[in-house]
Amino acid sequence: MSVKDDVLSQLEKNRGQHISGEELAESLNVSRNSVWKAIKQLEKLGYSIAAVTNKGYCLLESNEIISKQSIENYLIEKNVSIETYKTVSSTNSLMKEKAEDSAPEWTVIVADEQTSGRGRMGRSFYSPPNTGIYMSVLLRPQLPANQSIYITTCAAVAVAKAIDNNAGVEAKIKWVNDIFLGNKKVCGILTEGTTDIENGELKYVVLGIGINIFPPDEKFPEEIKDVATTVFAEAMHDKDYRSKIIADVINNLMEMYPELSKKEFFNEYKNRSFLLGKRINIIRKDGVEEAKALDLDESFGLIVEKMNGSLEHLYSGEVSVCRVV
Ligand code: BT5
Repeated sequence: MSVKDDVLSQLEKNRGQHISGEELAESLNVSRNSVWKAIKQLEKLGYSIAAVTNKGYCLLESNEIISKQSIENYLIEKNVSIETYKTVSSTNSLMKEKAEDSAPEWTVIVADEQTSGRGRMGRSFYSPPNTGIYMSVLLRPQLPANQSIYITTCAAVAVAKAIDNNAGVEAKIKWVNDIFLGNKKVCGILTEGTTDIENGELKYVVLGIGINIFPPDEKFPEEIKDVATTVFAEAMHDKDYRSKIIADVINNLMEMYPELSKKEFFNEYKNRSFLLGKRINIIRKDGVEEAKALDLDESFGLIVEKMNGSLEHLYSGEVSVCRVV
């Protein structure tokens, strides 16, 4: 790591508090002049750092730049390799290249903005700068490919808990990959991977998570303005919420991941269901069918009761809640 990165790490650890140039220089074993140069570099990158005679440097609480250092500050386990970017096309696309290039498990890519954020089935995910979280986690689970749904569902629980923990709300999970606040979508999850055809196990999984944290600087585009929402109703500058939520998602994932196939998160997933008990539309290639969402089976299949009274277990696909008129 460079002196700049080391200084940033120290400033992040002491966010909102002053730390003297002398102390920084001593702890990093560099000259005070190198510290001063590092501070200037960080300021150029957009960090707001207060410098007060006799007190030292202070990274202001209001800094919202997401960095490896700001995220690491809140991580419980440190064996995570974090890379942050200002703008990428898609964190999932970038991560797939790294996965093919033998990047290790728990490599995490985070971007401040995506120019081609992706959803499922060729849909796009609106990913404007400064206000959201766009992250991809590389996993190499020992799991049969037909259990890959456990990763998406586990991630949904990890995100919902992180949102609740930071915003004091009650995030719901809309089967299978969306997180809702109220009646609107606040997060989407896109799990992509490749299978080893020799043993039918997953070679790697790229877990992509997009969360709207604050309202976008420009309002949500027309086509999603009625369906999308944000964790916070307005920008909050008192804490580095985005870094904290990213770290909480990783912490929650790391807690559940080792026992993934035991599905210990099943009840939490079910208790947070946005759909159970509601009338829904099952959207199929050949049309829309109305049904009632009754329950989840133990493979996370959605059990629905159709209009003719018959039951069906859905394992993939699209459903929407019927409008109450
Ligand atoms: C998803 O797909 O919701 C998965 C989104 C995954 C995004 C992450 S960001 C990091 C990683 N890198 C990527 O390129 N992607 C992942 P789906 O269920 O297909 O939903 C897509 C639909 O959600 C769109 O057709 C819109 O209706 C709606 N939508 C688009 N952007 C949204 C946003 N920012 N907030 C809420 N809804 C949105």
